[in-house]
Amino acid sequence: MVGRELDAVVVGAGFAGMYMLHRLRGMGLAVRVFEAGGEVGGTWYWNRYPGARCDVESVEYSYQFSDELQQEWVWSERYATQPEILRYANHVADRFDLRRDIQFDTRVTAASFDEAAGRWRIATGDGAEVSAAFCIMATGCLSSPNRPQFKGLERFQGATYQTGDWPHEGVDFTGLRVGVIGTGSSAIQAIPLIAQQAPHLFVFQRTPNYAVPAQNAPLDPEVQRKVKANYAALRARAKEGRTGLLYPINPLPASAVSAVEQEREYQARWERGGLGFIGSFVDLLVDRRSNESAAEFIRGKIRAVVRDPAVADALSPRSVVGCKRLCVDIGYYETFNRANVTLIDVNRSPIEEIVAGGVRAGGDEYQVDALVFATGFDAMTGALLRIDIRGAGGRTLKEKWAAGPRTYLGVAIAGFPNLFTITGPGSPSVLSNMLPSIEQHVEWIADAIGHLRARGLGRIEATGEAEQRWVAHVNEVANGTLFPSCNSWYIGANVPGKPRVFMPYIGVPPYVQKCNEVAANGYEGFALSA
Ligand code: N01
Repeated sequence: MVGRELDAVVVGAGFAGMYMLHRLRGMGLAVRVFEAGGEVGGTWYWNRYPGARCDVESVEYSYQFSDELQQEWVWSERYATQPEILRYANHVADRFDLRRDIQFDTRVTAASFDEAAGRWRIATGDGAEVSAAFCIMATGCLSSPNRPQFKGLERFQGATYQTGDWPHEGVDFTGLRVGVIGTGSSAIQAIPLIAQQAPHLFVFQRTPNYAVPAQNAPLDPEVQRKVKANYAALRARAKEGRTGLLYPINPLPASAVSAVEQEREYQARWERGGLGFIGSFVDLLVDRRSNESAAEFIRGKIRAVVRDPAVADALSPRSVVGCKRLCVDIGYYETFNRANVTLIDVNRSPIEEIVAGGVRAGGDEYQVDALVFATGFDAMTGALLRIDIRGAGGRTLKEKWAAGPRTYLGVAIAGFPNLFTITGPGSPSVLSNMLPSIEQHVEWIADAIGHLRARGLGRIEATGEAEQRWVAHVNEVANGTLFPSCNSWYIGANVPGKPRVFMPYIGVPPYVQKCNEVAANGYEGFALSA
């Protein structure tokens, strides 16, 4: 590639960046990928905390663009662990010879559109700059860790860890009193394992979350064989579902069936395990009373497991189930029966400060040797906004998104020609199975670039009107559901000062149909030029 002008720069070598590179290279483009980490894998490279695994079943959380790949790879468990997914990512990098066009340990710091040249200038942390016709952000939705500014943190004398940026050599908590701050998906996976190692674990919970059991198990080779024999049909069926996942959504509303039937359905889904619980009834995310029946079912499970009624009560959420992402657990609630685990409700007794030897909350001091921040991410926009992105006329993305992200289809931004965002805000992304959504975006972007090249065109830009209409539509769909009703990261509520805007688009099938129509109509809503 040396000496050759770049056609495209891709930022990030997670699953999105890897496939984008493969696809564009297959079209004969000169592509370079910049990756801040030392290897491929994106979120699975950084999130190495104990218990990290995917909450989407392994046979679904995988690429489908290559049938040989999906036939040859063997998953060992129903839900793959982080190390197994990282091995898979590395296997893909080897199999498609991706590494030769990926520059690792290189963070992109700025990208600006040079109007005169009609090209992007991309700057990296090592002071270098390259230029490319297209700039594609494959920066991930959950890749910019949220680090709350706790008073006194600098005085803490123990070790601190962030789940989303975990030491590669692992952490041995043997002999250490540990505090975990946060009780989202990451904490819910890590807490049961840390509790087995640490002599004492303090869990600082601000808001309880709903967790359903994973019912994880080794993947039966016969089940895997059947999946592989039927892969094309299964993948096609998954795309018909709201989230792009295979779990069935019961067409009946909970409001139309008796309490006994509700209970039977919830119990069956509970025993099956995983995210499919939210598909128990079709109206769970639109009807509060229906949702409350699911909520009460889970609270009943928590009361049945957790022996101390006060702890069970503190662990029981009152919010809408599924409004924050449902957590999938392995022994989470049981962990609170252990004598070495203490739950501190920091909603009732807020964290006042971190002191040299621990955490002060509600007037009490909790002595810890290590603190784990399981405080989530500046989701969907964080990774984009920490790059100084400047579009036509020098306008920054930060200015443009000051009141919240605005995109056309979550893949393009008016005023930022030839810039694409894979699974950006305004697309199903985090409310879908990420791998197929990544593939859909990559293929759509590759087709758009192919369309330009076939016509001797060099520039594509979303129009302001198309973007305006899309943003209004994304909001309208969200407002017809219960999603905007809680303080979730979908709405930016977890990061102080972040604008409250519901970011993902709800509904895979209508979204894909819209993208296909836009392309079929000659990239409707985009201005194309030489
Ligand atoms: O982050 P979160 P996460 N003081 O934002 C608390 C995906 N994921 O890393 O709810 C005290 O959910 C915060 O409290 P509150 C998945 O999509 C997937 O766990 O804001 N507490 C919350 O309890 C998931 O949804 C897998 O009141 C503070 C926690 O920190 C997403 O990543 C595994 C605080 C953060 O929870 C994010 O999950 C793991 C403060 N100042 C993650 N600030 C899979 O299985 C924040 N908190 C694929």
